[in-house]
Amino acid sequence: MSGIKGPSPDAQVDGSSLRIAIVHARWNKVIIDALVSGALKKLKEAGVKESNIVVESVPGSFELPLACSRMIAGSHIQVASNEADLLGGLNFGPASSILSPKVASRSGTPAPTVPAANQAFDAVIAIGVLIKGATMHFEYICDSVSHSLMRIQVDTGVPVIFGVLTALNDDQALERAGLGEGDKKGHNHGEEWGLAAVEMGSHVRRWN
Ligand code: DLZ
Repeated sequence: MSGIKGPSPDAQVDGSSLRIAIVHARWNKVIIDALVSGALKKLKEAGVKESNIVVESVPGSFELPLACSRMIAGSHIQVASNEADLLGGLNFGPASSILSPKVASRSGTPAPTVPAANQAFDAVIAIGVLIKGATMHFEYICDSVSHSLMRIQVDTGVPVIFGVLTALNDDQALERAGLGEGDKKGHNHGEEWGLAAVEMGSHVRRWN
């Protein structure tokens, strides 16, 4: 990538022990498919194992926050209930399970006994493509989705990568997926989202 805009050179992060989820909307599917491929490409290049990548889809971008929230919470519950089986039926329940052990202890919520490294997902990438239409739909969805995704990552301590394009027209969206025409081909932002997930997932492992 050239010019003054865009991320600085890739941080060299080893993703071989990370577990990453991609949740994507199905609206504007051609663009979504390119962005998901870009993210997957960079995850694999950073060493994330295919078996540690989960891809889920939802109808539209408006559904992304709930899906991210439940996937993060569900992953804890799954690990906790496996441990519970081993420990003789302890039940951590959803309220405590959604928080990483450190975040939970700071918030006064009983901490799950699952170590942070065992959380099913080190990061979640939320991918959607919102293209402005004739009504206010676009504004409402952009606003609520961006705020909700931020809230989920701050509340849970699990990075949620903002892979939602908010484009004013089709061409803007195509360019940001590397699908534009001629000299407007653009660049696939899904690649940055994959790299951001690996970098943030690995940071949070250290910070926990
Ligand atoms: C309804 C709608 C519209 C108009 N536009 C988009 C869009 O550009 N991108 C997108 O991901 N989803 C869109 N949706 C669907 C909503 O996100 C949502 O799926 C429905 O309103 C059902 O909750």
